[in-house]
Amino acid sequence: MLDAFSRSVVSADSSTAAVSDLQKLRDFVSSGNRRLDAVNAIASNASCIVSDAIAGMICENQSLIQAGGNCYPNRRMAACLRDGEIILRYVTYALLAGDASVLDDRCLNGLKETYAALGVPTSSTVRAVQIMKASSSAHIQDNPSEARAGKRLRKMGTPVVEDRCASLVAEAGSYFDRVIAALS
Ligand SMILES: CCC1=C(C)/C(=C/C2=NC(=C\c3[nH]c(/C=C4\NC(=O)[C@H](C)[C@H]4CC)c(C)c3CCC(=O)O)/C(CCC(=O)O)=C2C)NC1=O
Repeated sequence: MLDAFSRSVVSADSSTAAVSDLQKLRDFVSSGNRRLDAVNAIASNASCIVSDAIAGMICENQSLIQAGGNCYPNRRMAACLRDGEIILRYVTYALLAGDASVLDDRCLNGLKETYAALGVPTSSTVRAVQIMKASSSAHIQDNPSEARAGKRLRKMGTPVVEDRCASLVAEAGSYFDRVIAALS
């Protein structure tokens, strides 16, 4: 598993060069508190993000919870919710490290094959991941939709910067896209 620092050492070493991309690491450090807030915004709302995404996926395709569907019976429903939590957890690890390797190596490696063997529909999983991506972005921006959240609306109250952490939203989005690409 690599992070932003070990990644730059490994890539320098692979060309027998001195570490050179120090400006990138300097930016990584100076925006570190924003990154921690972004990770916290996802982690503290994880159960809501996951249950909302799986519920949305099922609303759009109710055959999943009927006989023969892959979220039926409850044992499979529980496995699906658990998988949603696992995926979201590894996305937060990658966002914290500033590097996708932990997500690739420990979560995505072989997942498509496992799902194929178990008959888990990857298109539905992709839909759930898309919803988790959308709500995680809203939480990082601390701008969850009042229309969607209703009484459960929860804001982190972090200081809002002008760009609403656009680069961290994009980076987190790229990790969700990686999950989608690995399953597609
Ligand atoms: C560390 C990384 C890691 C991952 C990612 C992981 C996934 C994983 N998901 C599994 C099952 C499963 N995963 C699902 C998931 C779903 N079914 C649906 O219809 C939805 C589309 C979807 C939820 C979004 C289901 C239903 C099962 C049980 C399948 C079965 O036993 O028939 C299994 C088989 C073993 C088990 O049931 O526990 C694994 C290994 N395990 C790991 O250790």
